[in-house]
Amino acid sequence: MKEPRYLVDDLYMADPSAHVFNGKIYIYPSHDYDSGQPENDNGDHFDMKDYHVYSLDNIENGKAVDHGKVLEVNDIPWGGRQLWDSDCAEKNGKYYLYFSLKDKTDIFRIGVAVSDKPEGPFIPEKHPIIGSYSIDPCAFEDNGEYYLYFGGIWGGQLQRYRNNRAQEVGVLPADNEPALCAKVAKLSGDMLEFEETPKDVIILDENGEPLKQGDTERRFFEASWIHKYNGKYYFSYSTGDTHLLCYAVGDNPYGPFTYQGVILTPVVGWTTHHSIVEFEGKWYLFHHDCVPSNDITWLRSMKVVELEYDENGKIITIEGTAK
Ligand code: FUB
Repeated sequence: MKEPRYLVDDLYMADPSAHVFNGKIYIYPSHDYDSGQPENDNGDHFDMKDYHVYSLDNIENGKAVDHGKVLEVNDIPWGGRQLWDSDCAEKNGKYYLYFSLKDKTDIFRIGVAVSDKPEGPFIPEKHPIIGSYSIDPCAFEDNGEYYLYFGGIWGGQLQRYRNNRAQEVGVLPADNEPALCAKVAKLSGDMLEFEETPKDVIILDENGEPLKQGDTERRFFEASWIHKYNGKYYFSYSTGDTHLLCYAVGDNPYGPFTYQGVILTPVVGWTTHHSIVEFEGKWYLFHHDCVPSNDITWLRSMKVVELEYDENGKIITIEGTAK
């Protein structure tokens, strides 16, 4: 499948996190709708209040099957507003949905909700993951251990933290200082807490130096994802205000990762966000854009396209829909 295709046409769905469970693709997206909140740099216009789960038997054609509403903000005991990006992991026949949500004090935390089935419904835990902050969880299993990646600047509030502690005021590093990093922490055996203090996901440039905050076409902004290809760990992410999906490669889940290039050039819409999954011997990039809503930034539609590597394991750049 060389041409991207949209997966749903009756609802707006963004930030698609795709996994293969029981031989099928399951997709965990954010559910966009028009809440009437004004658009600002804080992302208040992304005021989502529930999640749906989708599945696909056949990735090449046909629409994704909607399994309906699986979790609502009103059912989350600690919840305030804005259900942003989520992801799901399976362990011992249980499914753990990790999600971004502001608490009642308007601070983003990462929550967990549990189900016996990949399609939910999911029952939320009574409190967010202790020590969690910011947005965009990505769950990754490697050799029987589970890791959670997370973080996002601007509306995602990562600039409020240094060394995992909240600061009085959220400030980004200066342009010539090392960029703020995504975070990664191993999950506890029960999948409900961090087993360790979150660590920086460091991205190095071609000289082995950490990317700088002013390197806006390469530095991390939000939307962590990780996958393994030919024994290497590919950490991918969005550069946010420069609208690129990029990737960096490392030798283990913690990194450091060395910057490699662009996966997807800008799409119609401000945000870009993705997941990468192998299914029946091919690799796919799930992502979103705002073409169907005529460029309304908070009404995004999820799509899929085949992703290819060259003989050196470099991802071949895909052209986004922005002109
Ligand atoms: O969907 C809300 C936010 O927009 C996500 O959490 C970010 O990654 C961006 O896609």
